[in-house]
Amino acid sequence: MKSALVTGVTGQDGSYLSELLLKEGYRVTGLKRRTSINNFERLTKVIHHENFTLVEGEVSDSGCVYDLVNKYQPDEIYNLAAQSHVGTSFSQPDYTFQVNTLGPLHFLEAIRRFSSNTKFYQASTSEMFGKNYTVEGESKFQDENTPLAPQSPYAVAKVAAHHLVRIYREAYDIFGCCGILFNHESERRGENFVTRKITKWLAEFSVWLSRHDLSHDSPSLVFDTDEIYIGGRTSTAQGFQFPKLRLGNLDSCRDWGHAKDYVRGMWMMMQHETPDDYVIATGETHSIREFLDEAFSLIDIYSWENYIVIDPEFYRPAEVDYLLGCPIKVKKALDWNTKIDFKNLVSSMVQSDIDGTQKLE
Ligand code: NDP
Ligand code: GDR
Repeated sequence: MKSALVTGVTGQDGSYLSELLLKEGYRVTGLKRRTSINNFERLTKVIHHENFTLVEGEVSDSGCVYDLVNKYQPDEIYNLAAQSHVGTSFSQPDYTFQVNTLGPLHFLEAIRRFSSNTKFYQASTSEMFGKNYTVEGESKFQDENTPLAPQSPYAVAKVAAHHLVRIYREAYDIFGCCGILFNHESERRGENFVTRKITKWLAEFSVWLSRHDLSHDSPSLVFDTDEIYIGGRTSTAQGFQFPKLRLGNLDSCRDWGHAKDYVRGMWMMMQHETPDDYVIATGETHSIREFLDEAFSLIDIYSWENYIVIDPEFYRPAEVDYLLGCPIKVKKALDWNTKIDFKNLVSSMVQSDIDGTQKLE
């Protein structure tokens, strides 16, 4: 039986990857950091599985990582743990580096010292490209050859880790792969990423409307929380008004796929004969505005502008404007493909949030 250690197991990707590995017959050890209260919401499908074990650990603590790798000597390590919010990395750059750069370095060193046959997967990111893209004829895209030009502390920390994996691969012959994954979302996406923030708001608004038996397309039903606050009211839904959705920059474009498809890509990379780095993306890009068009249309609202407030708080000091990944290498080498397209991604997220909100009512 193959064994795998998955860091960041309580996160979106960690939970889907654990399900996949258990299905593939692995014994899975999931690493979670200490929290004052358990956060196993995403692990309901695996937590009671006989081949799944949770261990507590902190990736920025070298001694902790060395002990874990030495003790378990897993066949494969998937390092998904990270401070994964780009916006937060501007206010917590030091912490972001400790987790996102020192974390992977500790695993590489541990493998070199104690477990040289362990394969290593590092969660690299399209954020590493920053404002850069490759131009070919009419098309603008990023692939494995596009130069990296990170635009945030998060991205710089990930670039450092990306190069460390390459260096350990070349210098010490460690089987290390980096998946350069473009944005991937799901019903389990963290609630402060833009897609889930939108679908969660939509679900709560939609359920609130049906509870009050109100029509769906009436902008007078929503209020700007700031104005109401000045008026002495709270920012929660009350009476016959609901707080508007507050967002930042709507013009950036992202290549959004479904996390289930992307964790399959991670695993496929690790089964290949030789370690390598691959872009994982859909090859399609959409602006935040297009995501709003698609999501709001699912609850029969076609002029979403009336329901949102542009709030400078959600703008970033530096932005990545355009991401469109070219996944040709991974398609050719690993026969990887997506199964869930943009429309299905948005509708499954909206539906799942509506179901979740109704259960809470
Ligand atoms: P999440 O934010 O959902 O999950 C991150 C996980 O890391 C959580 O389990 C979190 O624990 C854990 N973690 C954070 N800090 C530490 C720490 N110091 N020690 C141990 N564990 C820690 O991210 P995703 O699942 O979306 O992403 C997985 C990885 O892929 C990340 O590295 C991310 O940067 C990268 N990535 C993600 C993309 C995406 O679009 N989703 C695209 C490209 C790369 P807790 O639950 O306690 O917070
Ligand atoms: P991103 O995802 O930064 O691409 O990083 P996020 O969903 O946070 O932002 C996408 C774009 O939406 C704009 N935006 C907002 N973003 C957030 N979070 N909240 C808002 O209110 C809002 N309004 C507009 C952002 O400015 C940005 O342009 C994700 C993470 O999963 C990373 O870990 C991963 O590496 C990359 O995707 C690929």
